[in-house]
Amino acid sequence: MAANIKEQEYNAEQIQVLEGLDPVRKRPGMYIGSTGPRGLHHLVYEIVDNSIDEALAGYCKSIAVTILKDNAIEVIDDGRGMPVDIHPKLGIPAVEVIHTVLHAGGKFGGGGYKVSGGLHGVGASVVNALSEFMEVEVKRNGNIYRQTYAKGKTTSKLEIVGEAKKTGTKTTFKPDPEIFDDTVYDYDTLEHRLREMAFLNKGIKISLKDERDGRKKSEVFHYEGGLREYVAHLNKNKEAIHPDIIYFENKKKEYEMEVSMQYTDRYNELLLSYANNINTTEGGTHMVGFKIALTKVMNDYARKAKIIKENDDGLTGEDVREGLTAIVSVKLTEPQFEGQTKTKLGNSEMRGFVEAATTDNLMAFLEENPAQAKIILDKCLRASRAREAARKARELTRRKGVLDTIALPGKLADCSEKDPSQCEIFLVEGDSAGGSAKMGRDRKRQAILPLRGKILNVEKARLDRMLNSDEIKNMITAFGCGIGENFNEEKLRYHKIVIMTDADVDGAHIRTLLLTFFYRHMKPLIEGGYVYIAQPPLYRTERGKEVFYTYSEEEQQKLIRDLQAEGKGEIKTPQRYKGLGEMDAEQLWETTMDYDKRTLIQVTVDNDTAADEIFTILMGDKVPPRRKFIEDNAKYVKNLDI
Ligand code: 0R9
Repeated sequence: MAANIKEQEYNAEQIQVLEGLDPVRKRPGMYIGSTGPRGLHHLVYEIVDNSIDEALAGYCKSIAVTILKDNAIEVIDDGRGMPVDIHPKLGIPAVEVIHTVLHAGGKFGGGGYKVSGGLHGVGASVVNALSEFMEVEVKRNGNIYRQTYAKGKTTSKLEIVGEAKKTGTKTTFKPDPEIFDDTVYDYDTLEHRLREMAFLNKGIKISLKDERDGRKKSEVFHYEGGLREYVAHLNKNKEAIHPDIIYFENKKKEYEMEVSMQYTDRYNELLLSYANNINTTEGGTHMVGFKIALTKVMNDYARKAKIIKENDDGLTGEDVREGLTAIVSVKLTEPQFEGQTKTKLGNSEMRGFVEAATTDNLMAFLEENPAQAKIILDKCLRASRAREAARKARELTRRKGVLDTIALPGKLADCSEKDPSQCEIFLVEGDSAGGSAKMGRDRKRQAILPLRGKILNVEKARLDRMLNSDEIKNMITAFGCGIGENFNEEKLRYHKIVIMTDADVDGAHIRTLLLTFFYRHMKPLIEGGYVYIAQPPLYRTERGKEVFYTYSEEEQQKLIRDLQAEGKGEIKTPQRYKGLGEMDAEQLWETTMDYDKRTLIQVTVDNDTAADEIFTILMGDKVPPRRKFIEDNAKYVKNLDI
């Protein structure tokens, strides 16, 4: 059954009773992933998903989400309203069953249907279990019904509280502070997900409003163009190389697919994949089908159009994806999610389905648009030639021993320990700080690689040029794990890669360059949690024989206040470090490298789209978006010595 075919009328019998809600409060992580910010926001998605399902069934046009003053959330939809008829076996209204019984939902008992649904897909009952207050108002049968709940239980009976001309559902809930570490909602996180939902489900109007003091804000996400508009949005800071965004869709009884794509002048690919509106970051059968078709169609077309010779080596997958922004979205009734984070689609039927639809439609696009086809194929060919040049460069350097793991870079001071899980490598800005770090380190477990000056901006360079850069070559060799498609996590020689740069603008720039390089070419390093940022101190303050280090302006001011309040001994004028080079070996060890005293910030990527956007803006060549980003974010940047 396809996503927008109207389903048979729901009735209360379809809900199958499973269990009460105590298990949810006992082990919330099992149901919503975590009790941190992710879990907190997940509650909103669970409720919105119900409205999205109603929209996909063809009955709801708009969904309004509001962050209320006290960080409670209100969601209103204009669907048919949740069913209120009495459940034949339980003798209570369906809406009450939905909120108080785990796993109750249209999906159970057959007939009903749910395409959307967060990763955990357990819905309103879980939100009730984890809220200190929840209220539902249903407009249906000409009445307004209301019921309240708290911590998984009902706190009032379903009552008729008024008359209604229209239909719809309004849900309000306030997450329970006994469950969540922090109950403050982040507007940007909700905005990102709701916008994504609106792109993925064309035509649905989703609004977001923030009513908290001092943050009044509201937006409406409504895209008749769906995925086409999504690609345009993702490419807004890039240069598209052909005018039309390619779009196609295909529907079968049990499932449907949509693809939207456009090439840019970039060297990296941005492929997003979704199954039932869930971002399948680990890919899966739908992505395999798409990639196979893309490579095959580009090669077939190139041969037919005599762009490449009949018996030439063809274009590789990497060649045909260079600079590509593409979104693949499938919807199906029985999705199987696999993989470590349950974000890999496993349904085998999706591979052939997506492959066949992509082959037919993409070939048709190229044949009907020969001018655009030529631009695209030229780009793929250039990518292919550059990759060939890079391969030759690599072979040459390999023969010379430069990329061999045996021939480690001369500048590297390696550690003696051989077990990678025990080893750390510090990437240190400048030779002088590198020298101090070499002297001050724990030789057994800490390796030092000094980096001279700025490394190459990989956002603007292809692989072949990158491999000509000494700093990049040194890193690749030292890490030992290869790069790009040849990346092999098992060969990584250090399980902590620590970026140690000065606390000034240049330091921040070098840090960003390094992160760009890792994100674009060694992404598993970041995904695996191997990359860290060191926190060198900003000030050193002495009082008699005592030494204090502080890491931010606020901390320093507090220290001075505290020391003055104590009134013991004379405080010397604090030393403000301009760079790592000003610290001697012992100071660098004590403040930044000592396992017991240091603070390392682990680098993580929450969200691929946002990360791509940030790197494109910061490292790409369009200046106005970069200026805007810096202006918008300047207030978050601390310790910058401008
Ligand atoms: C504000 C948040 N909205 C919702 O949570 C919401 C759930 C929901 C719904 C139905 C309609 N609108 C909804 N909004 C619905 C109605 C009918 C059939 N299926 C779904 C019908 O009128 O026949 N339902 C959500 C779950 C279920 N309904 C149920 F099927 F599990 F009961």
